[in-house]
Amino acid sequence: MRDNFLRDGAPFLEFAKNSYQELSPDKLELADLLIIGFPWSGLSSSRLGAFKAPKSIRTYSDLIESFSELAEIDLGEDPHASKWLDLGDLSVKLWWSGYKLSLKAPNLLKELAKWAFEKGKVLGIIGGDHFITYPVVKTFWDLGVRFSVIHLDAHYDLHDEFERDRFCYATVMRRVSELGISIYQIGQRTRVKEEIIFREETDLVKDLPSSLPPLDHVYLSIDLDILDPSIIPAVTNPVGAGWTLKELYSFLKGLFKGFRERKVKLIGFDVVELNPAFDLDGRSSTLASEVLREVIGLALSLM
Ligand SMILES: [Mn+2]
Repeated sequence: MRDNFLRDGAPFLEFAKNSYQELSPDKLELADLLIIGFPWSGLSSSRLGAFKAPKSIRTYSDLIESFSELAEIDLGEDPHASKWLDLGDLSVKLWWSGYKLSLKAPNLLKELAKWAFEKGKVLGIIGGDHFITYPVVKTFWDLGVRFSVIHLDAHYDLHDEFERDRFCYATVMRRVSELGISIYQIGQRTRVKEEIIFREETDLVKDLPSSLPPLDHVYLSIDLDILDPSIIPAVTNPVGAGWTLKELYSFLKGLFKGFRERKVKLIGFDVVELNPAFDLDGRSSTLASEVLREVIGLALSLM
């Protein structure tokens, strides 16, 4: 299976002790969470580079400890280390415009989503620009899985079209809502008129209320630009007056506590929009790796 979809030489998260390199059916069966990189950037942005994020996050994961501070578990030590796997990257072809994403192993996402849902496990994606949420979420939806999306972002991503592209990072949540999926948004602090109008016209896109709404299954999408650019400058579209890392961590801790108490099932998550082309000192990749570690820890703590 490996040769069909892994890019040659894709590294693994340093604290993933059970990387795909050593994968056996037993390990797959034992895992509660699979991580996969989705190295995609659409070309509607002039700041190309998010496709390099999975590799950069994995490289800089070498600088951080494997202990998740929020979940209080060590992701690099058993029993937790055996509970998750980093499979490496999807093999992605870039096309000029439109939703012309091409995967070397097109059925792989479907197989992974099916595996995750049927076995009650979690699929974690490292983006890529934010567009990658669409093919992932659509794959789950097409399998008949019904869920809501919780969307952390400085942007609403509700443009109908951006730079003549209907399928890109700026339109992604509009396309997701058109599938019939409810979206709960938090962290937004920049907008255009068409997004305001769209939000007024649809029942499917709302602010995330301070008390968790009744939810069954959830997909969590984290755009790193929810954080202030002084903390994580290397994102494709930085927006000022953002969250601190402490605010993000405190939010995530509360959110997952709510999931646990209300028995909400997390089907998958993504961490997107790191742009290593602008990461001059490695700071942003290091922090992205930390955020990913915490989400992995929290996801495992639900199992
Ligand atoms: Mn954003």
